[in-house]
Amino acid sequence: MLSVSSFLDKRNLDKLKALNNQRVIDIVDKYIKLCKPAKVSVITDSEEDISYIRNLAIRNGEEMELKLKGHTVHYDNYYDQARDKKNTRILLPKGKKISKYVNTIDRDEGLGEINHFLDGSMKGKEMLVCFFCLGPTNSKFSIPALQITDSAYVAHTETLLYRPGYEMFKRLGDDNFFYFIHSAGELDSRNTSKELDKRRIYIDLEDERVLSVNNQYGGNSLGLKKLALRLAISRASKEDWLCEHMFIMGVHPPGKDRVTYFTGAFPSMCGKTSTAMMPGHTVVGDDIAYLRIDDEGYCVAANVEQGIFGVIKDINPTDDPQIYRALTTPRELIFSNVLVSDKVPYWIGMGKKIPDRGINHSGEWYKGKKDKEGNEIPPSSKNARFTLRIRELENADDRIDDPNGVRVSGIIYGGRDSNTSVPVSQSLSWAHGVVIGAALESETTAATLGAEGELKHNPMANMDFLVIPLGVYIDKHLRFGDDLAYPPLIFSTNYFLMENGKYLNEKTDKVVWLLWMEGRVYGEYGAIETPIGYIPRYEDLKNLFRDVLKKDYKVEDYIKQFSIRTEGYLRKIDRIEGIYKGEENVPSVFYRHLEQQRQRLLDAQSKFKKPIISPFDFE
Ligand code: SPV
Ligand code: MN
Repeated sequence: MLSVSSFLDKRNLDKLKALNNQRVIDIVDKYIKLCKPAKVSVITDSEEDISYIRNLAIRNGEEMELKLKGHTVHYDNYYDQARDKKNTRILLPKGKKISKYVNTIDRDEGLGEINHFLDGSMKGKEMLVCFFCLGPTNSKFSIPALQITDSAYVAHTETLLYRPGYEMFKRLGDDNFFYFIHSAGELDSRNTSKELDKRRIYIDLEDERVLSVNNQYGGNSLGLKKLALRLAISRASKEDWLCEHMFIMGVHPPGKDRVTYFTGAFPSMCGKTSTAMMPGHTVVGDDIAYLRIDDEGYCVAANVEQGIFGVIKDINPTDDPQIYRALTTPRELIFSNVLVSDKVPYWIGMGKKIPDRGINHSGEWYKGKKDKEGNEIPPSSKNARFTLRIRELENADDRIDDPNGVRVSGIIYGGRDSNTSVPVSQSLSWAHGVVIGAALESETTAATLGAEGELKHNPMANMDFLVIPLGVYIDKHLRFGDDLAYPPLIFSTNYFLMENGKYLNEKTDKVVWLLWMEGRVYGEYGAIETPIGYIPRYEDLKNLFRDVLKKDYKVEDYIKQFSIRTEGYLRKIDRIEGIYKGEENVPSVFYRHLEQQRQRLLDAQSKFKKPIISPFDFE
């Protein structure tokens, strides 16, 4: 019988033994036997081992070198370009229930199925055994993570996105880690996963592990990203912290010598990256945050990652100057699913002429090429991405690796709706803010499949990753606030309000909303109390528009943007109530706040005798 000691050469075996962790050895042993790789390499934190992975990805054809030094491109199968929600499931032990919003499969059945697909999945390939840390190393946020994969691209990407963890594992010697088994499965001639009908991503909360097979796209394959997010939500719910799909940024108000940290949860296409990357401010993380309470009762947040796996579409020198510069200068950087011609990458919306031919996620590409379904293939995938370390960006915050995290003064929930929500508002309390986050919705756009203008409910932008009942999740947020001596202020934004088919705001206006929120933390701006929360006063915004954007902010614009459209808000309450009524154990505080908001809106309607109420009426 094959055992780790007979299979690994002495050098690799010594690396494993040095960890002094029997559970690691048992896991490696088990999956060698199941996946049957031709070779196994144990990767430590050394530069030698990390560059081994980088070179392997190029040697095995999962990445190709581009013109600029350090740049490579990787392709995922044309039909493996996004998270596979259908085949991502939580393994559910018998007799357990979660929520109708969570995709589950019986644990025994799921394990049987995925073990069958993993059996022999690494034949002829090299298994990489890698160690990382979720969160900054050696901090209360740290969660050690073991990643076993046969994809050098996956391993390489994780060396950019996560902190090295081998040395930390050595010191810990405990069993507290998450682990991830991934196999890209059989590959086609382009080195992309071939058997997509057998693609499965199964999450085992009991053993804090995820098994993933027959895929390469990051959202499906990278153990430490969205797969670990689910495990961490489960672990956090049993402890006293939160795991959120949030960016962390430092806001630097001009002329004021301070930095104020905000986190923000936005469903996709609601302005998350453009907020986190706003020029003049700094970024700690763009995707996932752990939130804890420090000894003095403040909320502290740490980025789970040290890199960015960002959407590249529409990154151009005007809208995203910092990222564009990083993407066009030499550094370690992986492009995925972009168009390449003469070793130069191109993508939709880059603000530059794109060649009519090249190689992209569909293989050899030419303008007008159609896929099997008859759809025209764009030059680059809509979900094409770039992967780099945050510290490569000029707007990287200098506390990205702070083991204590950063103190959070404000939390932003950013939705997208064209006809109701004001551009920015502040909740009346922590609990009211939680209700706003729990009621987060985004409107479908032309960029997503299905009808336009439909509202999709996405609590805290974390819906896709929930592994606990919605009611429990909301309750955790409410309790977290109760335990804070200094709860962050909670805001909501909507950058997409329209009138007669035209946006009521310019893209650049969001810096004003951000600075208003930041100033509110210090009580520097007043606010008007309305049924939906506090909104800015005209004078404060006028001054901010003048000072920051050199713009004359007209009172008519303020009235249009900040009028309270009571009917739309009332309909939203009905929709949200409908959703939560179908869930169990939703805290009564949640319904009380919704009901109070409804009553405030109805009272305002009868007081002012109109459905749309000017902000000046509330002053
Ligand atoms: C998201 O979809 O929220 C992402 C990309 O950040 S993925 O890694 O696919 O989840
Ligand atoms: Mn994300």
